[in-house]
Amino acid sequence: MSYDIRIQKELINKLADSRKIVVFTGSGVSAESGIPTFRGDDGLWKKFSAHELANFDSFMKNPDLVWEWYQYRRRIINDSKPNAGHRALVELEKYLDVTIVTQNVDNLHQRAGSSRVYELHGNITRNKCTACGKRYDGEIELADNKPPHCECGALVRPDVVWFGENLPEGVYELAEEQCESCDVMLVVGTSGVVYPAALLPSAALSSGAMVVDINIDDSDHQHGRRLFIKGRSGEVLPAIFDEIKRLKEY
Ligand code: BJW
Ligand code: ZN
Repeated sequence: MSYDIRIQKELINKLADSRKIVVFTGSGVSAESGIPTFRGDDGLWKKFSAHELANFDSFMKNPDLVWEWYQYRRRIINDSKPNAGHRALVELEKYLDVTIVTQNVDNLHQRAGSSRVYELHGNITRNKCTACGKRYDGEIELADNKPPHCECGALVRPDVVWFGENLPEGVYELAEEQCESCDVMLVVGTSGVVYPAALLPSAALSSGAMVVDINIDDSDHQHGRRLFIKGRSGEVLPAIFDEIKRLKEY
């Protein structure tokens, strides 16, 4: 394992002894599956406008455009597969009590086989009615590229959380409880700029957990019980899994 030896030892021993770990993920964990992140030079918000596409008022003004964008992203996600990072988190469940708290809407943790996943920002594979809330899961084929309507007559929308919207009822509170009761939290592939999700690492830290950021970009979060490993999640997470496996099976 080529990562910083101090972090490696401190983290691996702590993980191996932990009762409960939380893995908090962002779009970076799916980047190696070919799914674009949001921010940064190659991010979605460089090419597309968050203002036009990711809030309710814009959707109601131009549902055709927003549906077209979501159908485009769904095609990318449907054609992708969980990567080595997603798979390592599934394997880790053999040895540790793992809860995933994800900001991702791509369903890849579930497709990989993770058993406990809290979705903070919804799931792009589902849709719901803007008026009565009726769920429409699975793929929807658009007739003449026109946005679908519910049986109640209102527009159907992707079941994701846009800016200014509350998170799905109760899910943040459940995620926060998990973060406040874990021994180690891995914060993987997120810029940590979107609230309230961005508060979760501090909640874990204040409750005494060790918090470890894993990111390809440098971080200034490196003090006390907060550590940083620079690298791709598809490489760092399998490396962590290998070390835990070695220790547990020794
Ligand atoms: C790798 C890697 C590899 C790459 N390995 N690493 C001012 C202050 C505070 C808050 C606010 C504020 N003004 C407004 C707000 C609230 C707002 C907010 O936080 N805005 C900030 C942007 C300022 N939040 C909200 O509106 C939330 N709701 C809310 O607050 O409700 C209360 C309320 C109600 C009514 C009125 C007002 C408030 C809702 C937020 C919803 C976010 N939705 C999105 C879209 C989801 C649907 C969709 O997908 O279409 O969620 S936005 C987008 O950002 C998406 C993501 O989940 C989220 C986080 O992004 P993420 O995952 O971190 O991606 P990136 O691209 O930012 O980062 C990727 C990282 O990966 C980078 O660090 C890379 O380096 C790294 N990486 N490859 C490891 N291989
Ligand atoms: Zn309806």
